[in-house]
Amino acid sequence: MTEYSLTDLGWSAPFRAQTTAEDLSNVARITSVARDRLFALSQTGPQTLLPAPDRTTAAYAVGDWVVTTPDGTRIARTLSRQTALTRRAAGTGAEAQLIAANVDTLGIVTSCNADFNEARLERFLALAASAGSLPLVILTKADLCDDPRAFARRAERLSPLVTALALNATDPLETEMLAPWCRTGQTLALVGSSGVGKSTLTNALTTEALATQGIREDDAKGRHTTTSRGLYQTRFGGWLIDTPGMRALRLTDAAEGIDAVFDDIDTLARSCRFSDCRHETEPGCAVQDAIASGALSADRLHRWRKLRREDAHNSATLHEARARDKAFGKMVRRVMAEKHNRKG
Ligand SMILES: Nc1nc2c(ncn2[C@@H]2O[C@H](COP(=O)(O)OP(=O)(O)OP(=O)(O)O)[C@@H](O)[C@H]2O)c(=O)[nH]1
Ligand SMILES: [Mg+2]
Repeated sequence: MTEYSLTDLGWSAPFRAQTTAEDLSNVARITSVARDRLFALSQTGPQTLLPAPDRTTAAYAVGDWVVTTPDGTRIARTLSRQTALTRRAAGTGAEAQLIAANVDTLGIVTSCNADFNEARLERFLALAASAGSLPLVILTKADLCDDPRAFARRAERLSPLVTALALNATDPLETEMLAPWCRTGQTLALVGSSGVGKSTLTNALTTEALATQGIREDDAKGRHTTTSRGLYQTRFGGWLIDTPGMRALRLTDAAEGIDAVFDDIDTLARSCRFSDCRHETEPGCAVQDAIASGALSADRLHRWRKLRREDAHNSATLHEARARDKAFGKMVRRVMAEKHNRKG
């Protein structure tokens, strides 16, 4: 059985500060989340864990640090996360869904083909910024494209925070370009559409042999080969999270992240004549002036507006749902207390 030290697993000072000396022998890191149980790695090797009694497995994310019960069967508590990637769950529910936790770098994977899309990249960049992870844009299929650098330049133009790398994910030597983000103590999560090469990269950077599958010829779309998230150790000592393809990313509670990605518009807006300028037809609008001079594209302004609107709507729905849950919980407790009092 492989043994890991906590350092091997990516342990750091902020987690140490949340644990006692006794806790240390019961610390584990979540490697995957199933419907009714969790898989983790501890200093003694792999573990299968049950959620804490008052929780479901949905409360945990790949990458989480937990303290288990001394018998190593159940989670006692989750250490507070350094970063948390969340999105609005698919379907009609308002709840935020955890994608991964304690991710240092969000590897936003897209290909040098029809998958490349500025609006989608901006969403992922906002996700990284609101989670507290650094974004790294990984452009795969550089070997199938005449000018991969042009794609990298387009990605880097989206935000000063962006580093973009173009590579051939099927060439293990080229994937070593990612080593700086995969060293001991680092956790890199890969997100992006199906078929862009996330599992191909994972296989190249780790000793895993995950399934990968060709994309459809006509529109470069993948087939959703990966179906669950997993944390794997890289050849460089750090950890890598592979995720299932995610085409539509619905942001929630990401206003700060969006502002960070669209910092150029935010900065311009501060020079508008009116502090409540909507950047439409107002006189003295620095944003419209920038569009007129070609410094800002009208498309980018449009994408910023769309993201802000969507985030505001999703966040309001989320907060409403939480308030409803809270009110319901209060009502249940009151009824239970009344019942109890009647009995007593
Ligand atoms: N030529 C070339 N093919 C690539 C590259 N990256 C990935 N592929 C191929 O693209 C296909 C899809 O790759 P996967 O790694 O399965 O994609 P994925 O992102 O994990 O897809 P999902 O699991 O469905 O989300 C496979 O056939 C890979 O061999 C690349 O850089 N160059
Ligand atoms: Mg995959």
